[in-house]
Amino acid sequence: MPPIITAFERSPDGGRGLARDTRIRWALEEVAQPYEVRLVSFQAMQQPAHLTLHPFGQIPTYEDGDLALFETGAIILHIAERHAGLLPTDPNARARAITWMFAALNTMEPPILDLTIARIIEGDKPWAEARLPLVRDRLRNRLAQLATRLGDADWLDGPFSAGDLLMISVLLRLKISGLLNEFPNLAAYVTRGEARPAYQRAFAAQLAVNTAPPPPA
Ligand code: GTB
Repeated sequence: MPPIITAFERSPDGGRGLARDTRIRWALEEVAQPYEVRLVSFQAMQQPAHLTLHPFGQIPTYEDGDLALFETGAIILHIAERHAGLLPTDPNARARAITWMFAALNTMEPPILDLTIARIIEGDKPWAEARLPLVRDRLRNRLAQLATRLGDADWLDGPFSAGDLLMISVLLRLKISGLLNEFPNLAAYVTRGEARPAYQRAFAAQLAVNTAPPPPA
């Protein structure tokens, strides 16, 4: 039995690939592992059956036999540790790649999510206009640091790794903001990630779900 992941029955992004199941699909495609997808509605995500899998009522989850995982970082680390292709074998290089996984999720993703919150979720609040430039500048500083480290390398530390997969997944959310284009090497890095056949397959699979006609009532 292949592992089963969960994804939105209909992603709010309409299939732009920003929901986090795309990261898991991408990782599984990189290591050439088949998988199945169970689609869940927002209502089902709050029901006991799903909450047993994911205590916060979110997607994605990952089930393989009697193992059930949540949190994209943990799921991708699990996949990368069990299948060749996403982590180097040299112990130090492997530890550095894992460090980039954490950097993507703990250092880069929070200010990126702050921007989404400031622009969309709190966009109509009286303080939103004053706060937005601060949020943008904090994020700009982080992007500048990342751009400096990447320099003209293709990937963050040697060959493509799970660290790049997560970093690119996190940066993809910035595409519509225009901020990424202020850092041409980061924009090119994201484009390189999107061009990978494994990413293309993952993207197409989630798009197919989100553009399929709704099932008959
Ligand atoms: N830390 C967890 C992880 O990394 O797995 C975060 C999981 C998470 O935020 N899941 C989101 C979710 O289930 C979906 S991906 N949200 C529903 C809820 O909390 O009730 C986040 C997401 C959702 C939608 C878009 N979009 O439409 O653009 C982008 C990203």
